[in-house]
Amino acid sequence: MVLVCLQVSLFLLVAFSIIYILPLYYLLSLNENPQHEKYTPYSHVGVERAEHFVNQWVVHIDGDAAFADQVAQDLGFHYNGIINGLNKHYVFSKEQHNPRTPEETLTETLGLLNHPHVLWTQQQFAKHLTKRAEVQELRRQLRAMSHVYREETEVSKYETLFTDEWWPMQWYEQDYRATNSSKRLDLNVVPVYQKLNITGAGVNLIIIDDGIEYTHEDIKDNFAPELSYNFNADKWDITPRYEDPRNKHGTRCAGELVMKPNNSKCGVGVCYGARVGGVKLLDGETTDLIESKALQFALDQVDIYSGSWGPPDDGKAMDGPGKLSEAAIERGIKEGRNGKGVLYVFAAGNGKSHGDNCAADGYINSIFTIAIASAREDGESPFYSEECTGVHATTYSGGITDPVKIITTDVHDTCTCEHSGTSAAAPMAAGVLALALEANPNMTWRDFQHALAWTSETEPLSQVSGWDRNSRNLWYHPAFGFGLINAYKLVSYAKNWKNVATQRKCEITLDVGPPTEFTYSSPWKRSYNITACSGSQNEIKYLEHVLATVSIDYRRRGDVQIELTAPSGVKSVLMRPRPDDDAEIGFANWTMLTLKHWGESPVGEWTFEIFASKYDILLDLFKSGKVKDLKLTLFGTKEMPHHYSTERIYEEDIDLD
Ligand SMILES: *[C@@H]1O[C@H](CO)[C@@H](O)[C@H](O)[C@H]1NC(C)=O
Ligand SMILES: *[C@@H]1O[C@H](CO)[C@@H](O)[C@H](O)[C@H]1NC(C)=O
Ligand SMILES: *[C@@H]1O[C@H](CO)[C@@H](O)[C@H](O)[C@H]1NC(C)=O
Ligand SMILES: *[C@@H]1O[C@H](CO)[C@@H](O)[C@H](O)[C@H]1NC(C)=O
Ligand SMILES: *[C@@H]1O[C@H](CO)[C@@H](O)[C@H](O)[C@H]1NC(C)=O
Ligand SMILES: *[C@@H]1O[C@H](CO)[C@@H](O)[C@H](O)[C@H]1NC(C)=O
Ligand SMILES: [Ca+2]
Ligand SMILES: [Ca+2]
Ligand SMILES: [Ca+2]
Repeated sequence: MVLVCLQVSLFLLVAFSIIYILPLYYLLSLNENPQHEKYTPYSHVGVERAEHFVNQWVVHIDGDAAFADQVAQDLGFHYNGIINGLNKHYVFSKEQHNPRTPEETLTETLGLLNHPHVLWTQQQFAKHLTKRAEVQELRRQLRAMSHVYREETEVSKYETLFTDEWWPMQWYEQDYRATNSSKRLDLNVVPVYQKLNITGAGVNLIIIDDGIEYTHEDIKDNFAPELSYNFNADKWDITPRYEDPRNKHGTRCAGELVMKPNNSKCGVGVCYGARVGGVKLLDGETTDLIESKALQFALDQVDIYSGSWGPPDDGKAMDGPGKLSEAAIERGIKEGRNGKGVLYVFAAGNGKSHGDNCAADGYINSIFTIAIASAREDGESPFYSEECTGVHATTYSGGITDPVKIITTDVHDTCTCEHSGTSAAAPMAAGVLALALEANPNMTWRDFQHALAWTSETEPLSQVSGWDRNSRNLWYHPAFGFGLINAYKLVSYAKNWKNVATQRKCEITLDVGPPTEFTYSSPWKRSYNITACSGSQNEIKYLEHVLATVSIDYRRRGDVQIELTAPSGVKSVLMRPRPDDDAEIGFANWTMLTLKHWGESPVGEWTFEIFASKYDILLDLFKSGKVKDLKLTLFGTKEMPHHYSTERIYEEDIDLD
């Protein structure tokens, strides 16, 4: 009897919580944003992981600097100056305010917004950006794989080309093929030096990271002080802060580019004729404002910025650059390299073993950045290298032949063979792009993206399943993008490159219809016939980037899968499930990139499919999935790019001399 009673009351309790408490909890947790017409919530910019808020507001004011100064005084703020490159945005700090607060100081934000001439404001917060570091776990897993790949009989034909002690260990730049073997197992960079006499001369690169040991024997001759600044301490000196042993990342990335040849020390940089500077950003407090300064530092001199960092690769974060950083990148594209656009090269991310996917990283989803993934020396995708349809191309990185990974400089004037991850892959790609840039400085930021799509190779990576060929005959894989970078091929094409026509942009807001829920058992599927702005000046016939912007409610964000099928029938999986992402806030105007349709025609039927990848009784019962907004932004040209007049050639044409 007692048992029955207990069972009944237990049942009632469970029923009660399902019927009342859960929906109530659901409603309550939906929206905590203050009601103010001008208030913009922090959305997908990492505020959930903010370390603290700082005493600094960026304020967009309808007026000049003198006027902004007056507004600041009237409202009890200090005026701290105007922001470069962003129209009428000013920096304020509050008189007598804590330098750090755990939460946003809403009273001050709303006070500013109440002013009739304030159009927008946000309090700055310390962002949690992480280096794509050689995490301990990564090392452990690499050690566990003791399998030796290369046969002892295989010899490099370039081994004696440079006298540097560590050069023979730069396996990714040697050519080990015996005459019969067909798979290229290096980046094909030496022929660029030997046959084309190109080493990156005249090209300026900036490593945005934790500083550079610029006194290092193998770096100092190519170090560019005018391309360097320490934003963490607001001074010039970018020497790594040695107290923290993690501050070797930037020095390692810089060495990959410019290690001096034939000085016996360490190895040889990919673009050893180029110059490199360092912007220190990742050794201290970083706000959107500081980051935006880093991303446009020395803009009148720089050609390429390389960043091996981003939101945490924990499989939970879904963040991108804030408003100011985004504006900085756009300025770099519009004004950099005399209007041809600087190149922003970013590491795709090291979170694959945490279930992370680079579609959740706004730095990767930007059309302006070139995302680089890694391949192992046996042509497999390493356990850390993230996948998404925003990956552009691949370079070799941490191989399986422990302990030799990527050879580069290390702090305290030493060398290392331990550099790894997509951290190592991105600077290597930046170095190869520097070679192409020396070959043809007339190319725009989009020309370089085209050239990578047109020359990267699939053959060395072909054993990995999942390659798709689009209707422009370009192969694409979300782990590798358009394939492994082939330096000689890229530079050779660059030398004869014809600029692609002006970029057009066609924005299409899709009608999602009356709200219909999706669940595990019933996916949301809609097709749209699209003319791609035909008849208008934005008409696109040859696609480049495709962006999908979605607002989706789902109580467990990591379960949602989003797919987009183009008129060609080629399908992009824009977002894959991320098991550790249990955020309840869903997607708020989150933008994802796909490069898979590059070169295709956009005209015809596009289909979205959105569904939960996992059955969850409660989520299914409460029909928590809802598609609220959907937008497609197409980029490309009306005119056919010149290089499309012949078919893309894949490497059967191996040049063995
Ligand atoms: C490096 O030294 C080798 C052998 O002495 C020589 O053939 C080569 O041209 C040198 N390369 C450079 C870039 O100085
Ligand atoms: C190359 O091919 C020839 C003929 O097929 C064969 O005799 C030779 O052993 C091969 N060499 C290597 C290194 O595989
Ligand atoms: C190679 O290029 C350098 C400058 O980048 C130039 O000084 C040198 O003469 C060139 N060598 C040859 C053989 O063309
Ligand atoms: C770059 O453009 C200039 C002027 O249009 C032209 O003279 C030069 O030949 C071009 N260089 C290359 C490598 O295309
Ligand atoms: C798109 O157009 C094709 C051809 O006219 C038609 O068969 C198809 O039903 C249309 N699709 C949608 C979603 O309207
Ligand atoms: C997404 O952005 C559009 C335009 O900026 C806006 O109209 C819409 O309300 C936003 N949706 C959500 C859910 O924030
Ligand atoms: Ca050296
Ligand atoms: Ca990531
Ligand atoms: Ca990108």
